[in-house]
Amino acid sequence: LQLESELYKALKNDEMTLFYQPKINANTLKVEGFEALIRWIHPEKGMVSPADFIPVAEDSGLIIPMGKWVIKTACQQLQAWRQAGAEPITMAVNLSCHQFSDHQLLEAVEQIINETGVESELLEFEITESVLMQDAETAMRVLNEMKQMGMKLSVDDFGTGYSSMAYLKHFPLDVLKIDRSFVMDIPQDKQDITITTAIISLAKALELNVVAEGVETTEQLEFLRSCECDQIQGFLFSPPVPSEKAGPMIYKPF
Ligand code: G
Ligand code: G
Ligand code: NA
Ligand code: MN
Repeated sequence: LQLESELYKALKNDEMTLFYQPKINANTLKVEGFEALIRWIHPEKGMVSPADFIPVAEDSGLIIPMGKWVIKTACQQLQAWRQAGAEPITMAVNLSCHQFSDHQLLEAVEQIINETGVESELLEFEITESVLMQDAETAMRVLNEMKQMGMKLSVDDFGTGYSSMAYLKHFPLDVLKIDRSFVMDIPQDKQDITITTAIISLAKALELNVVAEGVETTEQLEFLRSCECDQIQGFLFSPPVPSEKAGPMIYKPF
């Protein structure tokens, strides 16, 4: 309960910030987009991990206003980069189950797009398999509307959730993100090699883009390139960083 009221104050007092992690084209090594990740800079405790406060925000419902702040801030940042002359790059925002089932989500997103002037085609939402599985009818309706508004949809942590292959066929998705648990032990682990190769072929066959998360070594990069993975995200290139460090990455390939 204490964390909950501190969180509420934090949001009001501007203690939240966004970090940005680049998504890099596996071949050209150019930045093609960023994922926005929330950070809480606590006045005494310093940086608090979202892994510690997102669950509290979820339980208290604070995830709704916090989530809107994330979408808005990410769109403002993307628009600032675009207006400074950056070529089209995508901006991805994570959406939790609770946010996804909020009836006002689409309205809020529409308002943010209008206010910031961001190109909706450059805005991407990352959802986990559990979001898709919670209520298929609602998921289908919301995803279709997002699609109509022009946004891109990614399945985050692909392969780790409670899921069905059927949803890949039915839902209007754009991207699969291979969970970093499958990438971590490449190239030593033969099973992870098999799973990662299979996810990439599946994505290609379904005409989805495929991103590998958690890439930390050049061996992993080389392997992913050899299986024609589209984009790479991970500490090999950059951890999530503040906007001042992220912006310059747009202009110089790794
Ligand atoms: O950035 P980091 O690895 O510390 O993130 C930990 C977890 O918090 C990840 O699962 C990430 O998806 C989640 N997370 C980070 N930022 C956001 C956000 O803005 N909204 C939601 N819903 N989850 C986030
Ligand atoms: O759940 P989600 O995929 O949104 O989590 C993203 C988080 O994963 C990021 O916030 C970041 O802190 C973490 N992450 C990103 N790249 C790497 C990586 O290469 N290695 C590890 N260990 N964590 C990473
Ligand atoms: Na994510
Ligand atoms: Mn992920």
